[in-house]
Amino acid sequence: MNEKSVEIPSLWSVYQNHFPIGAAVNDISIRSDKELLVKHFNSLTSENDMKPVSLQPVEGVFTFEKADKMFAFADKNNMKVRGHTLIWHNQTPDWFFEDERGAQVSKEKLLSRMESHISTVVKRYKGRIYSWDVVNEAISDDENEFLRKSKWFEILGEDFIAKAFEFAHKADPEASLFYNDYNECHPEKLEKIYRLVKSLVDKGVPIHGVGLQAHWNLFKPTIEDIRIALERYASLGLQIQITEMDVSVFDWEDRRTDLKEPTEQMLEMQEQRYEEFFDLLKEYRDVITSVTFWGVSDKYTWLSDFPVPGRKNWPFVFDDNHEVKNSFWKIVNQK
Ligand code: HAH
Repeated sequence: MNEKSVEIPSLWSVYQNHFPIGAAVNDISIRSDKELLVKHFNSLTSENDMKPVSLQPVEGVFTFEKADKMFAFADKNNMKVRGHTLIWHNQTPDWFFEDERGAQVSKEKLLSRMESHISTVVKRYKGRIYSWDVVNEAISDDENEFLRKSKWFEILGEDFIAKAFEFAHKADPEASLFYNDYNECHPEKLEKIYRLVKSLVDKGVPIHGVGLQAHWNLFKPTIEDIRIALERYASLGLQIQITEMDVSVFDWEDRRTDLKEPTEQMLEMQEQRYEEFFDLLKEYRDVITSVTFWGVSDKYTWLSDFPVPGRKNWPFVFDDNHEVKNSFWKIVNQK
């Protein structure tokens, strides 16, 4: 270890009186980013390996190898694990929704497949997962629509959400159960998420928190938008977790593909954003029970393929070479 790295504080230790600091990982990054993970993070989430398509690609055939490896790594290094995700419209195999002839499955059959998937997965990791994203992204982005027209919704109706929470709670009564979504600070989407979660709470459904994905960028959302969202979600009396944080250097509408490196200006703005985000999150530490980045270092991020395929992005506080960026110093400098 060189002299400089000795002085670098551990991110999770700096935040230990606030909330755990997590990272999304995959079977490559738990090896390539091992040192950063062990030093700076005390919570892990599988980026893809616990999604339905990874865990049950064929009906009744469960593939737990990669997830198990992540648990072994987490256990060895005293890290907590967040589970992502049980019920989603993406990365879920078609067999869930089809009968043996390829026609749409009946309501009863889909419900029993849902229960079997949730109960098998949740029981396997019972007691080892502190929070589960039970339902991911069920709200529509269309302003004239409340719930997304997913297969789950089409076949089971609105009740699919409550059912998923009930099955998960039955399988692990100790785990805290979350509804997770993106554009969570966008005023219209925020109201829809609030309405959905409130209706679940009012019906007595076992839901314990709202997951804010926090795929933010240099321009949006504003700190004020985030504050309004935190206040609104906190008023539900549930936990809040930041589940998939990254800070894209591109605005959503910006589809430029010519950059080989982030500009100085981008990095400076990103530093300031990170500082403001974490100052705000610290203010809400009574309700925020976890903050997870959707990756580890700029070397790999899903944003280097989304929304523009193949366009590199630099959204984290560790750079391409696994070194700390100035953004890191902004979030560890306690005031
Ligand atoms: C998230 N969606 C997902 O929850 C996560 O599982 C995935 O690895 C990456 C991002 C964010 C999202 C989306 O699915 C569609 C449009 C915008 C953002």
